[in-house]
Order: sequence, then structure tokens, then C-alpha cells
Amino acid sequence: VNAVLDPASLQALEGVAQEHGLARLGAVALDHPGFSPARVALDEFLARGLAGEMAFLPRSAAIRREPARMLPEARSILVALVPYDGEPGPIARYAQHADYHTIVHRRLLRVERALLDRIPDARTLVCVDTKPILERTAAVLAGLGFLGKNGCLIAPGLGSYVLIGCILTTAQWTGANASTSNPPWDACGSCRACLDACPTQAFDSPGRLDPRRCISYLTIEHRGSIEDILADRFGDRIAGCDACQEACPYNRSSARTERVPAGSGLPAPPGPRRDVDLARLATLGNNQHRSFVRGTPLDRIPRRAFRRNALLALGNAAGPVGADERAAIERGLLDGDAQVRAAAERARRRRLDRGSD
Ligand code: B12
Ligand code: SF4
Ligand code: SF4
Repeated sequence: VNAVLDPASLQALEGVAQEHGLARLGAVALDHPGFSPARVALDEFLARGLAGEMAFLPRSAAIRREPARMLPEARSILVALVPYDGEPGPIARYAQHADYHTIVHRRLLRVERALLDRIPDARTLVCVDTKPILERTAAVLAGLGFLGKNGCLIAPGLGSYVLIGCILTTAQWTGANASTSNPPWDACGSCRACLDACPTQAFDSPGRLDPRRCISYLTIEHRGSIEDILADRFGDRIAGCDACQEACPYNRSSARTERVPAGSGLPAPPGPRRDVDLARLATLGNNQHRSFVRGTPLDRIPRRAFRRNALLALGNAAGPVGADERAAIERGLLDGDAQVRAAAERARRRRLDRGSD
């Protein structure tokens, strides 16, 4: 007899989830027909080379399509959401907190424990972000929200500033399938605020992002050179981008307390408060870099990419050049790394040459 995850069990687990800082919990069977269009979208995405330098995407595509390759006989996914807040600024909101991978993982372990207590025959695998699961699609099909034209999962009452975590399980979900009769991005209606707000016009069409033009990809994942035509649009962003979420009416209406229920936000990173001083970040030494990124999702960004990003942002700044900014740009010109040098060269052209005439 197969292990079974029924609606009563899900309801009990939802209680556990909420107690442990997971604002929503839903379930979806892996044979839900709604995964088909998402697999097609993934195949098209990969075929067009949109993964850019994200080699992990093509490498893990077969598992992303068929998660049972990670956990034999997997039949369902439990999907949880963790809302977050933050301030507009050079670092995207999700990265202003302690690393969500660790936090969401830890919270999911409590739900996993409760699931195994209730369904001892089940096997499980906790997956947060880095495991190849189509997380946004799973969240939609588990009934937790819908996809916006910005590609993000938007959860009613929470908006899109939510992170997704999953538990893959061999237990069979026996509850109803969430409907997929609505076409994607249907709930957006005629709105296209996110598409228009994207500084680099990175959307090919609603819901279809070309990461190679996306500031989030370029600042976090991309190590090669960045064309001026794109860098000119970064503004002061050095790690991620929230412009297509800032523009979204679904993120505007509710008060912070409503969006981030008590006990389910993300805690601050460990250590002292991080000051985002571009001149300092452009000249980060090894130890300074380690302590700046430690315990946050920023630790994906190597030191030289961080320095490159800060130099690009320095190049985009306006107004008189401070002595510390000048020193940072001049130091960058002598750097051993070609991308750091190129970013410093751009900042010199835009800030120093102009400042001295
Ligand atoms: C690679 C990646 C990126 C890349 C590429 C993003 C992209 N749009 O493809 C880059 C670096 C650009 C990126 C940026 C960001 N990311 Co990211 N990223 C991922 C990651 C690891 C894989 C995504 C992926 O597979 N992309 C390939 C595309 C094709 O898949 P997709 O985005 O899931 O889109 C699916 C839908 O469009 C669906 N679909 C299409 N048509 C239809 C039709 C129907 C009916 C259905 C049901 C589905 C469907 O199919 C696609 C998959 O096949 C996921 C984690 C994960 N394991 O899923 C996080 C994830 C998507 N990222 C996340 C976040 C927070 C961000 C940023 C907001 C971070 C920031 N502030 O800078 C930005 C947002 C940019 C944007 N507007 O999308 C969250 C999203 C949460 C949410 N509310 O949606 C995730 C889920 C991480 C997490 N665990 O919480 N990211
Ligand atoms: S994250 Fe920024 S650059 Fe990327 S699609 Fe959204 S608005 Fe555009
Ligand atoms: S800004 Fe408008 S189009 Fe974009 S996701 Fe939000 S509602 Fe949809």
C-alpha cells in the first residue's frame, strides 16, 4: 500500500508549518497535468540559451522535469511560502536578511518531522531553491497563488515578496488538484506595470524573462563582461533587483504586518549591521568580503564580482566624486581582474574625466 497524504493530514501539517514560520503550505501531485506547460516553458528557455552562465540549469533539467529522479517513487510535493520585507536600495530585499536557504530549510525540517510521524511509510526530501524543482510552478499547482507577468509567484494576501520551499515525498496526495483552467498571468488583467518598470527591458513577453538582460542575473550569476548599454541601467543596484516587484500593485496595498505575519519573516543576518558603502565595497579585502556576505544569500557572489558591481554602481552615481570614491576607482584600474578593471575604467570615464573638466 502506498503512503497517502490526504487533506486532513495536510491541514494538520499546515498548523505545524504556521507554528514554525511558514506562512502557507499546500500540496500537489507530481502527475498534475499543469506541470506539462511548465516543462515546455523550461525546454524552450534552455533551447534558446537563456540560462546564460547558469550551467546548473541545463545540467539538472532532467531532474527538474522529473523530480522522482532525486527521490525514487516520489509522488507529491508539499510547498511552503516564507514572506519577507526590506528597504529599496542597492541590495535586493530578499538578500537583506539571513540566508533564506538555511532558514526555510530549518523550518521545513519541522514539517518533515511531523509528516513522518503521521505517515511513517513515507520518504521525503527537503528542497529549497538549489534543488532542481520547478518551485514557482509547484506553488501555483499547490494552490498557493498565481504567476504574474513578472514571472513571480504572487500569493493572495502576501504579494510576491515570498520565498518558496518544498518537501518532495513518496506519499500520494489524494486531495483535489488546484485548477489550471486560467491561462498564466490571467490575474494581471491588462496591467503591465512590471514589464514597463524593468530597467533593462528584460522581458521578451509577459512572464518570459531573458535573464541575460536581467540585473538580478547580471549582478549575482554572471561573471563575464557586461555591456555598457545594460550597466548604464543598473542604477545603484549591486546584488539582485526588485524593480518588477516594486511596480506590482499586489505588493502595494497591504501593510507590512499583513504581508509578513508575525513569526514568519526572515531574521537579520548575523553580526553587526551592514552598511552599503559603494566605495568600500569596491575595494573589499578578503576578510571584509567574508564578513559582509557571511550568513546571507550574498555569499553566492564572489569578491571580484562584488567589487565589479560596486564599481559599476559608482560609475552610475551622479554628483561630485568623493575622495574615497576616487581612490576606489583608481585602485580598480590597477586590479588583476579584467572585469574589475573594465568596471573601473567605465567609472573613470563617467565620473573622473567628467569631474575634472
Ligand atoms: C534561475 C533562477 C533565477 C534566474 C532566472 C530567473 C527566471 N525567471 O528564469 C535569475 C538569476 C534571473 C533569478 C532572478 C530572481 N529570482 Co530566482 N530563481 C531561479 C531558480 C533557481 C530556478 C528558476 C528556473 O527554473 N528558471 C527557468 C524558468 C523557465 O522557470 P521559472 O522561472 O520557474 O518559470 C516557470 C513558469 O514560467 C512556468 N510556466 C510557464 N507557463 C506556464 C503555464 C502554466 C499553466 C503553469 C502552471 C506554469 C507555467 O514554467 C516555468 C518553468 O518551466 C528558482 C528556484 C527554483 N528551484 O525554481 C529561483 C526563484 C525563481 N527566484 C526567486 C527570486 C526571489 C528571484 C528574484 C526576485 C531575486 C531578486 N530580487 O533579484 C529575481 C526575480 C526575477 C524575475 N522577475 O523572475 C524565487 C521566486 C519567488 C517568487 N515569489 O516567485 C525562487 C523560486 C527561489 C525561491 N526558492 O524562493 N532567479
Ligand atoms: S529583476 Fe529587475 S532587471 Fe530583472 S526582470 Fe525584474 S526588473 Fe528587470
Ligand atoms: S505589475 Fe501588473 S502585470 Fe506585473 S505581475 Fe503585477 S499585476 Fe501582473
